[in-house]
Amino acid sequence: MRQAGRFLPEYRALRAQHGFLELCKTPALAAEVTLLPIRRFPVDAAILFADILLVLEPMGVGLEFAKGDGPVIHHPVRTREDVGRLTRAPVQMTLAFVLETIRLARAELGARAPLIGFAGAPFTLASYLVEGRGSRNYVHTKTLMYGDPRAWHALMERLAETTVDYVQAQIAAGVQAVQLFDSWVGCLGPDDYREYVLPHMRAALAAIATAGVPVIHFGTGTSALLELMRDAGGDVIGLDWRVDLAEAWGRLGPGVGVQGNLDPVALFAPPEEIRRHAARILGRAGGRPGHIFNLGHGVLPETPVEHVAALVDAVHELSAR
Ligand code: 1CP
Repeated sequence: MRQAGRFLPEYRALRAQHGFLELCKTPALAAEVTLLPIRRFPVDAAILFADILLVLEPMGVGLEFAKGDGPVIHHPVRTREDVGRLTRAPVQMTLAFVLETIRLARAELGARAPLIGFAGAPFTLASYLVEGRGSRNYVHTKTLMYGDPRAWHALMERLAETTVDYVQAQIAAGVQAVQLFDSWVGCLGPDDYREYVLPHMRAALAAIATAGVPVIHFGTGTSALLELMRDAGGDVIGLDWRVDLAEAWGRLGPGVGVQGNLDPVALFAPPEEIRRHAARILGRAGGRPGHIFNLGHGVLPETPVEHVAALVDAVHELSAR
């Protein structure tokens, strides 16, 4: 997750010359950024350089990555009429630049490492569409959800369809696994997840499963939702650092894999302490097949690069034993 992010000096150098959307929309540059972490660290997979919000721009809502402000949607979707106004066009056309990035990155990667594609899950995409930006309490999102459930479900259906088309197009272009980011779904309690999110995730994940590539279903703050997320689908469930990996895997059962779950802020600790954290997580996984070591969320921009290198080495060393 966010391997390139803003923590690599090579990435920051590119960003000094190009806007974020410009980087995403220029396949040669986006493929280059995808490969940056692979060139620096002996990691086992590359993640496509793109953003979950790119699918929203062709819907006509005015997406901008404002300086220092994070993403902004200039025309948020708050009513039934707003949902009806979302424009529709084939992702093969509107997101052709992502598909070309995938082809370029795959050609460069060869047999060195597989490429992971990704998309936003409907709830997390809806939260940006409705709020217009990142949020703390999701007041507008939940107001629409509770106040006009039909409009909410229409919006979620539309986002689920787009997500499926987009992920299938990424797979056709060459990604070898996909991750669905439901980063902010942890703001919901289990009853609301069951009613307002689960049916859409189940439909989307079932459609994606037919393509036959592994699917990682990721969220944060989801310790109360893990069984429901597993029921929605995915081969692997993403865990953040707020849960004990062994306990969470026990709840999920042996039928699914897990990904996680180092606290991204643990990378600010001295290397010996990072190693101890990694050892503890690997101990909880206990060598069972189906564990993908990862952070519980993205690499933070201020993370010391040498600490990431120390983590990658520690994980390889400790899991080879
Ligand atoms: O290596 C990589 O960088 C991977 C590519 C990647 C991925 C997987 C980026 C690049 N973004 C994402 C996913 C993404 N984007 C998610 C889901 C993952 C997560 O939970 O972190 C979300 C929620 C976003 C939305 C987003 N994009 C935000 C806002 C987060 C929030 O708090 O609301 C921001 C700041 C971005 C911009 C962005 N995306 C990616 C990068 C490198 C950046 C920084 C842009 C810059 O250089 O200024």
